[in-house]
Amino acid sequence: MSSVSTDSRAAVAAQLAEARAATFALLEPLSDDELARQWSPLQSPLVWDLAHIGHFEDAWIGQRVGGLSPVLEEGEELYDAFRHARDGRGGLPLLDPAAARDYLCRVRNRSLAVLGDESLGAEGDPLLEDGFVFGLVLQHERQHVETMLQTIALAGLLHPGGGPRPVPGSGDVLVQAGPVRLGADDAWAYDNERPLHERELAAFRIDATPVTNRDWVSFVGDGGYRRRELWSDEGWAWREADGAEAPLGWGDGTVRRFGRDEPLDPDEPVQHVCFHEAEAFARWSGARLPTEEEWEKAAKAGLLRGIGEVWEWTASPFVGYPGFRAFPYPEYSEVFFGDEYRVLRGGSWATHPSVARLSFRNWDFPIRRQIFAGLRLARDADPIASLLGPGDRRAALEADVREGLASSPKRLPPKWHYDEEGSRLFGAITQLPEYYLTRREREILEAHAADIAAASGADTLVELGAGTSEKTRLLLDALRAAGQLRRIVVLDVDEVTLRESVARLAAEYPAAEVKGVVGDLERHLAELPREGRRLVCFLGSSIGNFDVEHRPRFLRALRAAMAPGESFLLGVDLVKDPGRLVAAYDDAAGVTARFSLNLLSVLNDELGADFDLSTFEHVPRWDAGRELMDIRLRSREPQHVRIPALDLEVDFAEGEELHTEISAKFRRERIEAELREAGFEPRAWWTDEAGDFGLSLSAAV
Ligand code: SAH
Ligand code: AVI
Repeated sequence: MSSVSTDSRAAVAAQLAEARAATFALLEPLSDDELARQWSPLQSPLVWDLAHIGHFEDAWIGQRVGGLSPVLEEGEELYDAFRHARDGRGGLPLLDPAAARDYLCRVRNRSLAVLGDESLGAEGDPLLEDGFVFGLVLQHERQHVETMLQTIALAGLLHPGGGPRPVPGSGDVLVQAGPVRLGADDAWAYDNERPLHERELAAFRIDATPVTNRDWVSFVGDGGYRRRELWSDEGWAWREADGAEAPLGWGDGTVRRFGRDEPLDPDEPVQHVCFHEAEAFARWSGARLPTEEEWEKAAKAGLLRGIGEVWEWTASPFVGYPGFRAFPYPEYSEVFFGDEYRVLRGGSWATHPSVARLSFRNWDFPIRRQIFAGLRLARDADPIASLLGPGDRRAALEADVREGLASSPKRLPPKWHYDEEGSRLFGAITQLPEYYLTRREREILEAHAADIAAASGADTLVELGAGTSEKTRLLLDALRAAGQLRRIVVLDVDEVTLRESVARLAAEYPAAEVKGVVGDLERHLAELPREGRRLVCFLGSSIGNFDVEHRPRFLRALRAAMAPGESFLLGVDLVKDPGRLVAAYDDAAGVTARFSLNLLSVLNDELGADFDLSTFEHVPRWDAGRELMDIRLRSREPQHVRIPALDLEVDFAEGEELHTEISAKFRRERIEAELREAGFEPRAWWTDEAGDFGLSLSAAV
């Protein structure tokens, strides 16, 4: 035969014999009754698995390759896995254990004769290429040994025991962004592992070791099985129906193993958890399950310890790789492709090494827990997505400064106030006695956060111009209390403040996925993450800082980035006594002046400009006609400023004003009209008791 050498024939025969010895040894201690019983609807009677091993071997080797008729006439009807579901197999007229063993021996004798046939493979059958069909039969038998072991464990039958070895935890590893070669082209790889292909993956972090019993004890102790917000809808439905409170087989500090209660070893990888439990645990840990691609990349790079102790659930549905071709028959993989199954990787302590290759893809229903499955955690490498990298920020700043200082009157966009120091100064402004805005908005949120959570039905809070998200916590707490909170997305131009804020939010809301986006509200709304049902918040009356003519464009862009039915919460400062307004922007302590002047510091720091801050003064005015605070920096003297990074020199006349910020004030009717104009439907309006500040909740329609 061309494709299986004489040497490899002997090796194949030896492997077949070894696999068979393992199959018989596994079942040897069990009585005929134990072998014939249907122990669980989830598992076939052991004697079915046994005869099925023979049937599969006969179908592929004796019949398909050897061209012989079946050893057992009724084999197809009884032992084809697609004829009867597992829970119905106990009622079939199955061979008794002795007859099944005899069947396997007769099949095996024929297989060996086929294997020894010198003319084999002459026609170039791909099934025989490198002895593929023998590899198929061998792996199939080894896989059924594990399936039978699941049955034996579930039934609590006599068995020497066994389980995962302890793998004490040891942190996570960073896997850099870049390509991975996925799958295999080994002779005996399954169709679902092919073709070997390359994929680009973003950077991610993955734990070096699987989740242990110790970790799981904390999860149970922290109410993990009772906290709705940790579970997906489907997962919670399973938990409610099943009543699960711990992994399958757990007692009080014990784990049931082959009919015996053994003390729980804290360092052992947890096993007998289903996908839903794994996913809830990951959420509780502020992490996620790895995708199978991530798992394979880390495993092939040698970064993972404890592979082969428990199957590891991944986030991936079982689907074909690009260019997949069913071989040798669609029933091995293809008929299972789709969303129903999740991929497991790595192999368990009960998996034979010939199966547990790094590209091997196991799959099962997300509710299955009788399998020897656990998990390993992964995380995004960086919860911050930057749409405004250092280069982009610099380019945008340069363009704005060039254009703004060439205009007449000179002006600069207010977003450049917010470097780290600018954000710090804004924080100080919110504490000033004159700056009522933050306190009033907080008052409204305290009274109505629960209403907002309920009315929005949101599971995702997106905050624009988030800063430190201080007041937003009231909304987050309300969403959490309602069991709704899944995801938090905060967007800001100031990366330093955003990073700190994301870290604090992740620690305070461990069950939520927290993402930060460094971006510009005037450019990046279309790129906001779209997952979940969102409540988009734009607080603090920051909308008042947009140029009046830019406001409709901003609202329309936001509406375009949202789905119908999603909610928009907008905070606006209301028109009031000009004395109070001016005071809010001209505080006695001079903090607002420092905030204004910080804009010039940003130009000095980032563009090497030589503004002398002491020669400019902060000038806030109430513009009654346009109903806005108009804030400028006035040059006290004639002067010449250099901006080397732009190769630019600018003159200021004495008294010349640089427009730095407007802060528009609102009336309910006007802002609601603007919202409608942009495609929102106002649904609720609240003010604080004094009527200083307004909060509008609208729906994208
Ligand atoms: N929402 C907070 C912070 C308001 S301060 C509150 O209500 O208290 C305004 C925030 O918006 C700052 O954090 C600033 O960095 C950010 N910001 C200003 N202009 C922006 C723009 N064009 N794009 C994104 N963020 C912006
Ligand atoms: C962020 N924004 C709403 C503030 C405001 O009130 O317009 C910025 C600010 N400027 C000076 N003081 C506060």
